[in-house]
Amino acid sequence: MEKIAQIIDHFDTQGTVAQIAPVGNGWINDTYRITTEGSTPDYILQRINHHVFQDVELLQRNIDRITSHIRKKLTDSGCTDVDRRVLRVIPTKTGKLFYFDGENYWRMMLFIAGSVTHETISAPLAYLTGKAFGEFQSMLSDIGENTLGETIPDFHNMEARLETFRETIAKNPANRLEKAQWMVDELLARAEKMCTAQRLYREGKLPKRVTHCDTKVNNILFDEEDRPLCVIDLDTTMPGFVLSDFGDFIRTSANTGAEDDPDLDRIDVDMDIFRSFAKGYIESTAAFLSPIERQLLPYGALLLTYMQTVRFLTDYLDGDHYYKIKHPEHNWQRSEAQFRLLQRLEAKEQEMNDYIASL
Ligand code: ADP
Ligand code: GN1
Ligand code: MG
Repeated sequence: MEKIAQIIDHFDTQGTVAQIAPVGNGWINDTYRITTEGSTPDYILQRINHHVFQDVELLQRNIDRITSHIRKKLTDSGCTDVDRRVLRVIPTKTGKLFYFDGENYWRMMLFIAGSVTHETISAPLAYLTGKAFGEFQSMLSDIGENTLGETIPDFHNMEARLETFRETIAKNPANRLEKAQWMVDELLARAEKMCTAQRLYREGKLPKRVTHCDTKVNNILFDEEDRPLCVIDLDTTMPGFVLSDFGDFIRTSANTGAEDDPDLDRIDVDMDIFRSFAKGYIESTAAFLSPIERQLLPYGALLLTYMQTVRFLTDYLDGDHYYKIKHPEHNWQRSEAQFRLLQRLEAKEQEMNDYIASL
């Protein structure tokens, strides 16, 4: 913690540090809450995973542009608690958007006072979350085409993910292919259908907009009465398909089991969560969502679950270099759990399509 105290010193903060505590359970960055004495604000300090986000300049410039764009909209609309409704980046004492200590990259944000996050979902919360992520996309829909860069190139590009998957299968660097072969076959059999979005984009039928690309419920801060305050975790907010955001929420929140559940029988799709999220999302995106984007939302749930299975399995076959693991077979366990979810979603695809059509 002494090291953290030294890092904090490089940022343009107010007050005296009282406490430093780790928060969250993300698999990519490390997050600390910095509490200060008395009435000065608290802060969030994050160590950026620069193996994942290799261009930290671009990453922080994106976040600055996203938050400035949203802040201006909120201010223009007469919002009175702007600093609770959008993240505020705290620059370093030399005015930079991050600090490099020679080994790690760090960034600081204002801690949003009186906020809570939820790790588990309910139908009312799913409705509000759908509205919040839809509003977030909506507020960024006019940010301008070349304003944001890709913080992770081809992040949600299924064709690119499959290319890496095939290369890893061919190399089999960790010698784990034999065990995983059955799942590899299952996934490759679905490859063509899962590249539909990329194909439609190439044909000019599906647009790219600004998408969050990590739409978990714990990436929204709520107030004490559970009203959504602010969308956080903006690292992957970049140009993409709206179905990515819809799909990733269903993948993470409508699952009745855990993302890495060792008991596959716990995994199924909670249709109440699906319906509530879809309702909120469609309400807040009505102004810009095209018929094809709307129609592809359930497909987005399948696609993002498929993509996550491919990503976990690729990391497993590669020898666990990307995701933090808790035990040697963790990525395999995650792959199995995601594949089971994919099968459950496939069984409910028609039901999901019918619901979207009914709205
Ligand atoms: P990760 O990439 O690890 O998911 P996040 O940016 O989502 O990192 O932060 C992890 C957790 O820290 C969040 O789920 C939330 O509980 C808390 N958090 C992050 N930023 C803020 C903030 N500005 N104010 C209050 N809490 C925050
Ligand atoms: C990572 O760190 P976290 O949990 O917010 C990942 C997501 C995956 C997710 C799987 C930059 O997100 O894409 O869907 O793990 N983020 C990155 O749980 O790869
Ligand atoms: Mg997060």
